[in-house]
Amino acid sequence: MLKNSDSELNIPNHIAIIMDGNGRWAQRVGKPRISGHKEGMNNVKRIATAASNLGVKVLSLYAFSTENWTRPSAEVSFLMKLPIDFFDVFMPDLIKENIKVEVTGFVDDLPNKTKKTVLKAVEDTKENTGMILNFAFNYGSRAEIVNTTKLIAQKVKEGSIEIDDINEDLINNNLLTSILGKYADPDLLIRTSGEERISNFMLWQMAYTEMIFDETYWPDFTSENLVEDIKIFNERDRRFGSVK
Ligand code: V07
Repeated sequence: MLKNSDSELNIPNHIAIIMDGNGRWAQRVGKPRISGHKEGMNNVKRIATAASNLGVKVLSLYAFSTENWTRPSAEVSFLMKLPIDFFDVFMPDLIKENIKVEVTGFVDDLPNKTKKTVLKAVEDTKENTGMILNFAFNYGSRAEIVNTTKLIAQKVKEGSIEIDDINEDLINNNLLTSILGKYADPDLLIRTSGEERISNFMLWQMAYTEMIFDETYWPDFTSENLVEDIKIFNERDRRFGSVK
């Protein structure tokens, strides 16, 4: 539950979460990896609701990376069905919470049914004015930067821009995260389950992101954990390369 005192917190505009530890959570309770993924999916709804109530503007969740295709094929098939299950169960809640769904990733490479489902969710929530729930789905930051580079090279070749027009704004505008506008860069990254890596997630966007590596496995990560991590974020001294 959220407390009254939470209203005194400085809430990060954009929180990004690497939802790790689902397999280990399942192993710990003697269940197959897949049941960890299922419990992890239910937790997406709980944490999205909590973040929305706290006043977060963008919540990005790293759900599937461009490298995850090398996992066992049964697991990949299962993961590709999760967005379908997720919206089947939770779309009414997302509408009720005024949450707008976005997807950053290579959507065209997804299985057809999965692709259709996620595009429909984006379409069905496009008028919502509350928090953006951004799924980084079939996302990889190096692949994103390669894609951006090609888009920009093409524009130079066509003559619509000059080489000297290439600057940070132009790159931002050609990244997959450009749909997040002024909130494209996360203020806070949380990775659950104690691993301390960023694993090809938003490399460009995280130049000045505060990072917290929370020991909790994702299925166990509660709104209390989220508030605790925001309190730690509040104690950090963000300087963006400058001095006070
Ligand atoms: C996945 C549950 C969360 C923990 C991480 C592993 C398993 C929700 C989605 C999802 C993705 C796109 C979308 C809507 C929902 C999801 C995958 C895995 C691949 F538009 N949970 N979840 N996708 N897990």
